[in-house]
Amino acid sequence: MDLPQHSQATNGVTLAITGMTCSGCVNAVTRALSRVPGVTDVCVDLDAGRAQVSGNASPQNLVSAVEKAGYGAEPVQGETAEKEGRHGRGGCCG
Ligand SMILES: [Cu+2]
Repeated sequence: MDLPQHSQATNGVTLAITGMTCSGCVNAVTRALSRVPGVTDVCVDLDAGRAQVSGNASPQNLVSAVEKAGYGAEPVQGETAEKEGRHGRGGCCG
């Protein structure tokens, strides 16, 4: 996939996660992403199927970490939580 040039060193990457069905999956994905070098914070939204990753980790590393955990992941470009229309409340995003 072709990533825009700004995707490498921003302070946040959004991933579309597939395969998550419960909070156990959220934990597994969160843990996998947290282990990627450069990641400072991870927020996984089960309902939206999205993971917000803070830090300067490369999207490719994030994707492969999720895939190793048994799920699917794809970087989402140009999408913010705002655009989803609602911000998850009470989740790990606080
Ligand atoms: Cu699960």
